[in-house]
Amino acid sequence: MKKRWLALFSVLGTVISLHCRGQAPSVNNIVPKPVSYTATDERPVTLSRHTVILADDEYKAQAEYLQGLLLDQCDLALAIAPPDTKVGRHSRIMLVHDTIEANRPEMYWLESGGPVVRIKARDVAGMVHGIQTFLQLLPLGKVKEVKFPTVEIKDYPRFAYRGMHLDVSRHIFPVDFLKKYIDYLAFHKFNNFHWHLTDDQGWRLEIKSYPKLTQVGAWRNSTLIGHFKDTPARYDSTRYGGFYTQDQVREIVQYAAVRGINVIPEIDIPGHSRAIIASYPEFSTKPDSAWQVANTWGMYNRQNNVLAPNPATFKFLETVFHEVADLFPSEYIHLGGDECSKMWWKADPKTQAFMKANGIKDEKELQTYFIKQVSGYLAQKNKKVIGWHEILEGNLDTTAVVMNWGGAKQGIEAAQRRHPVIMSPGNPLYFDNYQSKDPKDSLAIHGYNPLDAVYHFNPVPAELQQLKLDRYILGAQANVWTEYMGYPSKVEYMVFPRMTALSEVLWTDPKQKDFADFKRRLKAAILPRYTFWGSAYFKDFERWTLADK
Ligand code: TNX
Repeated sequence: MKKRWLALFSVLGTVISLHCRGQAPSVNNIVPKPVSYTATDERPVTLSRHTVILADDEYKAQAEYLQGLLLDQCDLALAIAPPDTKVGRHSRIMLVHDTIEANRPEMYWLESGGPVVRIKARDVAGMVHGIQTFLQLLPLGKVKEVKFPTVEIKDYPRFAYRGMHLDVSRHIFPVDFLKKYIDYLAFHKFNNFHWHLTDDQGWRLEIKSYPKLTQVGAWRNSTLIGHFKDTPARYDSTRYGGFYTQDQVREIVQYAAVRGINVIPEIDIPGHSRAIIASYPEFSTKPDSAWQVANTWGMYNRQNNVLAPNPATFKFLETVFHEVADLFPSEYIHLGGDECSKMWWKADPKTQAFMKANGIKDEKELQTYFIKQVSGYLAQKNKKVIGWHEILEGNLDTTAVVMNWGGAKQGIEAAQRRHPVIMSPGNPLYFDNYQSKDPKDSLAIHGYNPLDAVYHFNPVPAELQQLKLDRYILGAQANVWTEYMGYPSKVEYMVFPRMTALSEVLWTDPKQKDFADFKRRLKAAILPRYTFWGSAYFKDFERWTLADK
């Protein structure tokens, strides 16, 4: 009798503990792969609701961030306390400000054993990366208790700039989704969110000095349906738009900062400016026209969308960029500069007269003139500029960072001219391109950038290595143009899992990369994450590779 009871208890006990005591995932599954790690089962740390987070002053906000994530992921509600708090026999997670062992930017150490999990970092970003790795080593789902493995992880990124871009002009997304997107970036150890805020199809940022930008410029009367090459073109005849208030911007910038992410705003000039001239026709080459915010895509050389060089325009640019500089703590502001058609300037007598009066020899130089003016306004606010590679059509001072969306060629040229470069080539880093060749795949702009193309991308072209100019490559970024992404889950479908692959390109030493092992980790650890987040993703990534013609 006694024996049978015991047996029953032990069966029940196993069932209960299997249910409540989580199994920690393997250290071999971390994405992006860390620089070095060891794990043993020797002195696992028992984490439960009694565990306390002890945070140095520098990391109070990250302690709260970790607290929220632990609650979401494991349903563990932990207390936070100052670093010297006595916690008795309870285990603790220590967030330590350390500048000696964590001896480079964004580096962290994650060590555990006995009663302590310790994350050491010299800066907020490093602490956030340590937190992400820690969470990847915890079960996804409710636990009462978990045995956290004994680990020693030392980790830091390969590149200083690791970015994801999002176009909110072609389609706008709710603040909550932007936060989710920033959470995705933080999980993947990116450190820059490039926020493409303005374009021909809508101006999305409240500017106090020029209210019509959002009263008029944030709204279009109709949007193209289907692909822009379809004939005949079809439109939905529905008013579409919206914008972010300056309060919302501050909220997002702050949200990102806690997660170690810098927000780089882009105000795209002097092309891609239809929303500006719809609001203020006096800044266009045809002030008497009734301009409308664009309702189709791809304006380059097809429709007039450029700013006219006149005193009112430059005053406008100075005021707007000063407001933007005050709103964003980022050291860099992106001023666009891409796809600026020259034909409207050629055709406009007033523009030609301005060029003559100012000794500007051609329209390429006029474009550079705009970039230089704005760089000057931003310099007054101690900001540096980033522009798309077309800003190199003229001569700029070498503090300007070139974001190269062309092939390796433009990146090499920029580095040869001693500009820092962020690689963002359409192939393979435009995530608005297709990731399959399945004719039934969801509509995308064109191209084919499957997962393996992203994973195998090397931001440093071999030629630059030979020229010993590789130090000019700051890193890379994927761009998410949203002409064909009308809602959040479409964005998720386009970025996952390619963004996960890019995170490893940017973080992990190429010698440690291995596509088969990446796919194993993706399936074991990251797809369940997407599901846990409730995020859409492209599922057929194993079927579609570069080998498919
Ligand atoms: C080119 S690349 C653009 C965007 C479009 C994108 C579509 C660049 C700086 N400009 O305006 O959305 O192609 O792929």
